Amino acid sequence: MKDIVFSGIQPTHQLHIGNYIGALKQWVHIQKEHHCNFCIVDEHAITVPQDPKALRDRILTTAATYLAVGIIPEKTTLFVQSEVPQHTELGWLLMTIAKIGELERMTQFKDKSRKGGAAGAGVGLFGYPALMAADILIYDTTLVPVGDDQLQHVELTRVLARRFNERFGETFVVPNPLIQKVGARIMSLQDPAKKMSKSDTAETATLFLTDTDDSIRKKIMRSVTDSEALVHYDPEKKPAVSNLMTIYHHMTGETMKDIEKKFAGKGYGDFKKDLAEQVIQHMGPLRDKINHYLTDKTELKKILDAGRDTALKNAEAKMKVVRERMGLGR
Ligand code: ATP
Ligand code: LTN
Repeated sequence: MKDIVFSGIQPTHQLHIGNYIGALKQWVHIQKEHHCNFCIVDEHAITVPQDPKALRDRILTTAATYLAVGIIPEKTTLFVQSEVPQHTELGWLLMTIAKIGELERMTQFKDKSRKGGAAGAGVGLFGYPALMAADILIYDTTLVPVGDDQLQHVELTRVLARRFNERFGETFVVPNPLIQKVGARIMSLQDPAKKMSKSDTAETATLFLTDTDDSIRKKIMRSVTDSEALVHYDPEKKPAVSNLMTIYHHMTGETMKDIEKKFAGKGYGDFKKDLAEQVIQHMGPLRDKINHYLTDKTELKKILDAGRDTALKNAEAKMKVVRERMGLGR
């Protein structure tokens, strides 16, 4: 049976190789077999302050990136969250059944509100998971492919779907997360204890999909390793080297054992040099395709218009049922 898939990325910065390996690469694969909705979640992005002009630009860059990695618009519904207002409507309705204690436990909220403390954090940041649940539940989604940092949010989505169904009658499908085994969490090139992030302030920590060849080389050559000079996969004992090997595996398809054999007796310098070339070979064409879609935006806009129309139709059909079940309107 075909799954209904939903996933989204926030247009907060340029996308990085963690987003590619953890999320996008899976999406490209899944779209062949299942019905997919891939969304640019701009309303999630504004839970932390954004410059409006930069946000608009990045929405299109993110869409161009989806297409460049191989999302096929004829097979998937590709759209911008804010163009389908039923998402925020359902987000509000779900907030009325979500509990403060549940939202307080979300690690993303804890991380992002750490600086100013929970009391100073935005209410939008706090309610973020309810909007994410709405994104997912409104399309009767069965499968949600994400990186493992999002697992907790998908679990909360399941709780909210069940609670709604108990209170108001069978309405929502309870979705399953889909998280891949290797590469669900690509770590910072500078600190293997931290996930690679778009918003990392360390200059060489994140490999962006739009980085130049030189910048890719520089970042990889400067990445941290350990003092053992042994290319061996052991995420517990050798987190930095294992992270680089994970990237290598996703670029080449070679297994960890293959990679270990290839670099047996060689130092980290050789390994990093080869890794940089593999990343350039795989990511270089992607960068050119992103630029292609951005040079003439007509095609991009047409694709997003079509995606919006399909999403609007499906979302409104579901909302009619939801409003009725909850006794809203007249
Ligand atoms: P930020 O860097 O601002 O925290 P982000 O990089 O987590 O944002 P999102 O838009 O939140 O970006 O994530 C998009 C998708 O990419 C999600 O499915 C997320 O799980 C995945 N993802 C993000 N970072 C990584 C990573 N380092 N490794 C693997 N997957 C990742
Ligand atoms: N919270 C996610 C982005 C996101 C999402 C979704 C992912 C918003 N809505 C629905 C999957 C399904 C993130 O920060 N990566």
